[in-house]
Amino acid sequence: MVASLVTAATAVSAAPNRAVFDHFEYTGNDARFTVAFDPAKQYLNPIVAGFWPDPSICRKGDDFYLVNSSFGYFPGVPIFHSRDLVNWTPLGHVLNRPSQLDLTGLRHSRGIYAPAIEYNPHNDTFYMITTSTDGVWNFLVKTKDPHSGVWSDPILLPEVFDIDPSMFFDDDGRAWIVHRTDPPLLRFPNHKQIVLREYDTERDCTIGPQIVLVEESLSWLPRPQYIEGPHIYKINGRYHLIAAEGGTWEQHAEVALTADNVRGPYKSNPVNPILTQRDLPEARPDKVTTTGHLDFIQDARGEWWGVFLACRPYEGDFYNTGRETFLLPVEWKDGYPVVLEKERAVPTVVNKNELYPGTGYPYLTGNFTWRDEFDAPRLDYEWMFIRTPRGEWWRQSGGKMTIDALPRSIYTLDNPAYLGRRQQHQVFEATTSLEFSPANSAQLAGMAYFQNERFCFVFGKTVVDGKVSVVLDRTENGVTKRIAVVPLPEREADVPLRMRISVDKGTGSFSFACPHHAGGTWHTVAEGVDVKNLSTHTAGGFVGATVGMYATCTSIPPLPEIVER
Ligand code: 6LW
Repeated sequence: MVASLVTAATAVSAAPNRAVFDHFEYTGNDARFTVAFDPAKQYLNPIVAGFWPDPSICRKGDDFYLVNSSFGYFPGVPIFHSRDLVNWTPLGHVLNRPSQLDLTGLRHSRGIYAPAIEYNPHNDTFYMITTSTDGVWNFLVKTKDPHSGVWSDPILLPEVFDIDPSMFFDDDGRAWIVHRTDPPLLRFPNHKQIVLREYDTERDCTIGPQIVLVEESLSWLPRPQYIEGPHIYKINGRYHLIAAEGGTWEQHAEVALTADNVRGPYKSNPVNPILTQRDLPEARPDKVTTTGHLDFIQDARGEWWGVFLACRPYEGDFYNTGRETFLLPVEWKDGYPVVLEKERAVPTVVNKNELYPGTGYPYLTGNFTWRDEFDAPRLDYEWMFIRTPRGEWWRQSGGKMTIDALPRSIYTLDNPAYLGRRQQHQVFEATTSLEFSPANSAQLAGMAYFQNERFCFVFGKTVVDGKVSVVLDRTENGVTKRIAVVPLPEREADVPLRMRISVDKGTGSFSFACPHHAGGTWHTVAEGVDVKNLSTHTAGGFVGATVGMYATCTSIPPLPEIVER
């Protein structure tokens, strides 16, 4: 038995077997996006739907730039451009070279945590500062032109400890880094503090002492858990410090403080929190939760806006789409900022003047169908690798995507042969068509619906008991169960197989079609499947789910047991 398992588990042919995908299509169809609105003067929240957490924004002239965290996915730190804060165009990724981002061996929700982008008018340079957790930790990269796609290699910041750094360029030309850190003495669970350190833009290093800006003295919660995500602004001669607190879950909120000096002392504003949904009734339409991690931006007309992360649960606290990017106007009351008065819900439709309808990338919010025919000269922007890619195991040419069935498993901390795109809707359908002739039960190719290496689905074509079959494996908390096996008729073994994953909030159905099976109609191998294993509530972590193409020639962990559904 052991010998056969070993043989089966690690059967690797001399040249890798290859899966050839003809196209990949994703259609999202959320009810909240069917609401009527006027794109000439209104926009939908989230402005960037799906796993786009920890937004940060800056402006140079009329140009806005937005970045998000990316954790264990490569390339890292997606960056967008806009002229109206609503219609965004992807510029690619800030960290797009392995020399900038080595994610090898990292757990999926480690790697790139919150980034912050800032424009320094004193040297006409853009800075992106972030943390590669369990990697090189805090670092920054810079560029004169975010449209170039070329940012520097990382400038390491060893003195900056913990996470959520951002930069502030004061009128006097001095540069500062503000970030979260651990206090010298933990007085309660999740006790954090916000600290400041000066940065020398000439020598590209931190200088001077660490200055504590915010300690336990915040008064709006018995204990300000996880004060983090700080940003500093100078507005009408006063320094404003905002920060998230409560943790990036249902208690999440944003708080604001002000001071006469960048070094403090900072005093809590009279109205805090300036943004939260934690006090709202559970049952509400178009529910939005977990609002926080805010960044302010002033537009060219002097109006203030805030981008922040939030979530759209389909039930309770369950969401598979991760933390998304939202936009709301900032109101000023007696000189203090407020984003949403207490107990006001985040709206789906928001009024905004001066919109440039139709000039943005059409796949960031609302309902849409996105399709990749693999006929472009470069890999589509949407595709992401799990960890930094090792080797050339994918080739896009002539309208086909060819993926090598590698001896790497999606269930490990390797760089599996998986290309995934974000799930951006509670209700979506993803389809593809592939040609793959598995030689044994270790070789498998098809689709994966992925939260992380311990919570995912693999839906593919392999060999079971000597027959080419379609299988569905569900993994929850590292335990993989094969919930469907459908042998294919002999003559279907080497013809194109169409595959479809349909998800409706917490349940999914998995189907295939091949020319001579059931007249080429869709054959459902499993429906009503619980997909809450891909929710953040179940899986934990900080990422949203992705769906994509996968191929392997190893069946680590041990062959899944077949269980009655
Ligand atoms: C992010 C921090 C946070 O760095 O979670 O809870 C971390 N809030 O601000 C990962 O998104």
